[in-house]
Amino acid sequence: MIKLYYHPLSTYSRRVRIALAEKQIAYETIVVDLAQRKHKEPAYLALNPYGRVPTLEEDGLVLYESTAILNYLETTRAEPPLAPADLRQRALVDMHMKLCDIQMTRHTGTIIFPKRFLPKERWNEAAIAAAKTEIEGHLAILERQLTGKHYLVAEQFTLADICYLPFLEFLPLMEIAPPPAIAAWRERLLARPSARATKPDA
Ligand SMILES: N[C@@H](CCC(=O)N[C@@H](CS)C(=O)NCC(=O)O)C(=O)O
Repeated sequence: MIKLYYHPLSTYSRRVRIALAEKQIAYETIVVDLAQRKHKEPAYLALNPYGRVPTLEEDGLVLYESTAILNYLETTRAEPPLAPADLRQRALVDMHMKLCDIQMTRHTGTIIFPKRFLPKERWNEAAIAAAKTEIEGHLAILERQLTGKHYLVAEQFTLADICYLPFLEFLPLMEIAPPPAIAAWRERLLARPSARATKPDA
């Protein structure tokens, strides 16, 4: 059975939990206590030398990086599909997954980590403002691509949407007002049972 090392407040782990829920895959969970820095202890570093969650383990395979895990789940458990069969459409899913990490999640972390876990006096307001500008610029591009569409690729809920979902949750915390197509997309994604079941408490 799949083992997932994760933390309930972890955005990247939530991507994997959403995919597992969508595909109705049974799995065992191991909570890695990030507050206690268990992810930097030798036992966990032996599994994932980068000391981050999520990590997936199955039959001797140890896999980290949420996008690699999502692709593994899609390749090994095709039903229900979270990627289009058409190879050109599938390439677009990969493109959006990559862009999500480059253009969105990196900057999101700069804002939501301090806001969720640090006292206000430790926030780097200049870095937060710069990150917010980057995210707003990216969302303006996505807004054009999403206008008139329900999902990023092929009018189908895919791994690309899953990559964005946990980060879209925090637009209000980031004080980012989404343009209309993004707002509707965000609502659509957050309403899914897999999203509701994995919503973090903080
Ligand atoms: N690129 C990684 C990012 C994973 C990541 O940064 N996870 C956070 C929790 S959401 C973490 O483990 N942070 C602890 C650290 O970096 O020390 C992925 O996609 O899985």
